[in-house]
Amino acid sequence: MSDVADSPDRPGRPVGRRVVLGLLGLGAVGVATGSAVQGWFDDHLGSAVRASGLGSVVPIDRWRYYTVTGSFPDPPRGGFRLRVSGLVDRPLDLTLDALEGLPTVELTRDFQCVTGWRVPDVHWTGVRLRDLLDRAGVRPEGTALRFTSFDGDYTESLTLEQGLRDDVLVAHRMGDAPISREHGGPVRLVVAPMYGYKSVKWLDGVEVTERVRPGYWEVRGYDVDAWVGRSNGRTDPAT
Ligand SMILES: Nc1nc2c(c(=O)[nH]1)N[C@H]1C(S)=C(S)[C@@H](COP(=O)(O)O)O[C@H]1N2
Ligand SMILES: [Mo]
Repeated sequence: MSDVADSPDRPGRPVGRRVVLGLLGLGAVGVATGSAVQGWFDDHLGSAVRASGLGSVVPIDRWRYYTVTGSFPDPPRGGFRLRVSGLVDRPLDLTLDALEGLPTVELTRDFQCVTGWRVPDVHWTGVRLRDLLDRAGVRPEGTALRFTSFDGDYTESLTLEQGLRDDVLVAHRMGDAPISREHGGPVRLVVAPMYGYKSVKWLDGVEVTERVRPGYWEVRGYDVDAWVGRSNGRTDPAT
């Protein structure tokens, strides 16, 4: 068990009160020792704990480092590039310097994973996705966006309308530092109104497409529209 989780949670069995209380013992060990047990505990039971009101004794308000590949990728050989492609008039191929040279915006929002942990008031600096799309010139047939990561596996999607919102950033700073490698640097997507799985780490591509192509977790059962509070993150009604 470690803080590097390969799955945000598993849909399925509801967690009974006895299980929650039983595991609270383990959670308490984790609190006392700072051990990885705590990470496992609240990754798996964060939402149950929050719902049960036990959140006050089990810290669930801290970051995890997620990566579906099991490791943190190195930037691609030849250097980092962000590409904006697909149904656009002027594809972009941006170095980090070029991206950082564009007008920046700042945004402070809670960051929430669908498994129940949440980090309050995270401060991001970056470029509005809308500005990049404006520069590239979205063609009339383009109605959706597909995002890729240089980890080689992770993908995400938004409708074009969602991607044009003010609170969707291509971020290069978090807090007052460049985004760390663990948190998806040099550049990550931040979709502030949606669950964390929308916020692609190690972002390297934005493609304008004709329709939404469900992303990594979405083909594994998570909601394509991941609004915090309006979606449970999953299509399975039992969870
Ligand atoms: N490339 C990539 N991006 C990703 C993930 C991932 O595994 N790989 N996990 C997602 C999930 S489920 C969450 S909650 C957030 C976690 O961000 P963090 O690892 O910076 O805490 O990243 C999202 N973006
Ligand atoms: Mo997540």
